[in-house]
Amino acid sequence: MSIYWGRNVQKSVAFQPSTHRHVATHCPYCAFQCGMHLQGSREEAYASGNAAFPVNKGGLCIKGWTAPATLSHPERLQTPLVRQPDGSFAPLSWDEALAKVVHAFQNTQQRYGPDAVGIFGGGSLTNEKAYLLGKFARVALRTSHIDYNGRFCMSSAAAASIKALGIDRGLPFPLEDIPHAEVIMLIGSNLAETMPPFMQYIEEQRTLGGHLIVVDPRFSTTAQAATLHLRLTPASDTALANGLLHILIRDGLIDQEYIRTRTEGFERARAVASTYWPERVERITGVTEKQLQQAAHLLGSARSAMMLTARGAEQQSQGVNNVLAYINIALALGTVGRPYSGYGCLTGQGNGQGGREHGQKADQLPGYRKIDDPEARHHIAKIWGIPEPDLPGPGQSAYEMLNSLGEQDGVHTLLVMGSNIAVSTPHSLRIQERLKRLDCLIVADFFLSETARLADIVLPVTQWAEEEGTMTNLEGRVLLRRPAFAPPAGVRTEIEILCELAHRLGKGSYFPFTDARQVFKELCRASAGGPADYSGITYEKIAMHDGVFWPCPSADHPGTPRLFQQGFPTPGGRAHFHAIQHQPPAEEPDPAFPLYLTTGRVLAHYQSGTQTRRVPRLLSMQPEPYAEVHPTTARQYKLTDGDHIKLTTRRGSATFKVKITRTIREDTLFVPFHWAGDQSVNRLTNPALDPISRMPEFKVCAVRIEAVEALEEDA
Ligand SMILES: Nc1nc2c(c(=O)[nH]1)N[C@H]1C(S)=C(S)[C@@H](COP(=O)(O)OP(=O)(O)OC[C@H]3O[C@@H](n4cnc5c(=O)[nH]c(N)nc54)[C@H](O)[C@@H]3O)O[C@H]1N2
Ligand SMILES: Nc1nc2c(c(=O)[nH]1)N[C@H]1C(S)=C(S)[C@@H](COP(=O)(O)OP(=O)(O)OC[C@H]3O[C@@H](n4cnc5c(=O)[nH]c(N)nc54)[C@H](O)[C@@H]3O)O[C@H]1N2
Ligand code: SF4
Ligand SMILES: [Mo]
Repeated sequence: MSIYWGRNVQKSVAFQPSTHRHVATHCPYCAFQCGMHLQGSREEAYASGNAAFPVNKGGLCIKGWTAPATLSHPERLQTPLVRQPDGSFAPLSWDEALAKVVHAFQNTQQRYGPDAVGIFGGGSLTNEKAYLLGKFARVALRTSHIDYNGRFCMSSAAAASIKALGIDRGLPFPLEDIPHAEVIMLIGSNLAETMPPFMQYIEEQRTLGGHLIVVDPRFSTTAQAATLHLRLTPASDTALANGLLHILIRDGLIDQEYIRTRTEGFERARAVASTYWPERVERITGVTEKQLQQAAHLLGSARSAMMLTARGAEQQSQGVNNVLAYINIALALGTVGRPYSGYGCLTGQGNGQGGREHGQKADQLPGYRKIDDPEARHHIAKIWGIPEPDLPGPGQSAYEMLNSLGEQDGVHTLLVMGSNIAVSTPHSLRIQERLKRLDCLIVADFFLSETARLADIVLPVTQWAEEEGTMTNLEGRVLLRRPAFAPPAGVRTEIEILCELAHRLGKGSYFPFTDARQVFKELCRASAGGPADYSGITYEKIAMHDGVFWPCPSADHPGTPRLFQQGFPTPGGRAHFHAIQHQPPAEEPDPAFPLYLTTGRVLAHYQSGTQTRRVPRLLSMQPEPYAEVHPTTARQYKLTDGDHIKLTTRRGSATFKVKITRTIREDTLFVPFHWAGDQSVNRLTNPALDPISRMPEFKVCAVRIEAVEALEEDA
């Protein structure tokens, strides 16, 4: 068992059980959605892995074990807050707080029109909340401006999957298939730290004789478990993928029969790949011809091969192209829809998958329908009981909406539910300025996040262990979140909040819900016939079967663990190759900013850190962010381990502790993004967007080491 995860390691938890009663629910954090038992009281809760749950099989990582510490945290918000003229917050009653929110919505809309009100949601919200938020935007506020943090997460892989395969469900196969893949290629994923219990599947695959190829500029914890590590130059994924396809074609390792019968567009992709001869690819990617050949031959000679991408390849201004280029390989090898094979995206947030299916995205309606599709509009308008023309059209994508806050034709009042945008957006100093220009910022959270600190009104909400609802994990398996404890007095669920706001806006009849189950029933009806069809799912069915895989179109349908076995949900039933040329990132190192900067995650912290920086055990594991620096680069800048350095890009500066390590390339620095203020790497990141997915380029920009502050105390 790895040091990063374990099964019911009781020594690792902060609290001991005070009763034997337990509730089976799921971890609040990542998309692995480990099954978890909660015991004790809210004040002394104790979490352990649920050994009977087939996904994590009892395993949890340190974030899961310690998650209960957030429930009774002293900084937990327990009353609505309003900003005073002197800038401080004052508590106020729910009645007053909701009246102020409604006043702000109405005032702004009267002045600037319906689209001047915006909503920013998140992939940590349950399906029910995400669905209700989308409906609230379109029906109660009639604004087109709703988007969410999933845009910053897997939107490039989602767009690529839809283009190439006709549908986006993170993994189109269950996790139980993974150990049986002869070769797995993990692209821009550091699973060992970002979903540690996933490693048990990889360990089993390795035990069965399988190979693991990791594509990452860093020799990450995950790369250290690989058979072969391709340490590419940041942002050279398309060149690498084309180079691999080149060798596969050259050496006769592709599946001609599959290409002929199940795909289209191969000839154009082949023509492009033919120009990516190995020497050229070595020049662009830094991966040697020998390693390219090794990787291509491992993939090409396996009976089953999986290619899995995560944020490394996706969070780039070429993110969609990168994924399409990797999918080309999966198709050329004839893997997609075959046993223990195919392409998948490793979704990140707890409900990153479900959160992208039910309408909190600017261009989307429930059931993964498109908002500009007349048939979809007609169906949803009917379910919602509104005239179709009253349904707004597509709004702006996340970064674009945030970047135009306060502008004449931008959003003037914003409701944020489930995201800490002040920390997690690229070019965050600019977005913080934009947030300050708003007429009114309303934030629903259970802690005073950095975004909530900028708010005019803060609404305190329930947490994971206090609420019911469904979450859809990275496999497309719909799960049940169960309440274990009563919430503190003074907090409300988002369902109560949204329904009450709708009522006060005169739209109460469209929001007759008193609990999540009622919302889920409408969500299921709304999703019927759409790509993500939940209509045959019930809470009881989920409980009975350890989750149900969508699509599940009828009560007697068992759900669909594996997609693409018969065909592809594209108009012609075939998968599509795409001819993709390598293009450089939006910003490359130059004499003024000579190094690449890449960003990502560490084991102990989650996202913007609102939750995990408040868990003492996690904070002591990783109290502050660091910049990984290669020893050669460190010598050049006369850096010693533990120094503090100021890093500067064209957008700003921030200060980090130096961590000298050979796992990073000489030309690259890596910094995790879980901290705020002067320790926030998003002060530095580049908001260049992918033209299709509108994903920002979190994974690469140009940086310089500005100053060494060896004696400075922690910021
Ligand atoms: N501990 C922890 N776990 C988490 C989260 C968390 O915050 N903390 N968040 C969850 C969420 S929302 C997500 S989205 C997932 C993310 O999970 P991952 O995608 O695994 O995490 P990251 O660390 O963002 O990025 C993965 C790797 O991409 C590499 N990379 C950087 N640039 C490139 C490049 O140009 N090409 C390639 N191929 N790779 C590159 C980085 O070196 C890094 O090791 O994790 C989930 N799990
Ligand atoms: N530099 C850099 N930046 C990145 C990334 C990167 O790799 N590098 N990754 C991006 C990715 S993949 C993601 S997913 C984003 C994530 O970044 P954020 O969107 O900021 O995600 P979280 O930190 O999870 O923020 C969730 C907030 O909502 C609160 N919250 C949690 N659950 C609920 C709930 O049920 N209801 C309500 N109302 N609030 C809740 C939490 O307390 C927290 O304050 O960051 C992106 N930013
Ligand atoms: S953070 Fe993810 S891997 Fe860790 S316990 Fe929670 S769900 Fe499991
Ligand atoms: Mo994410």
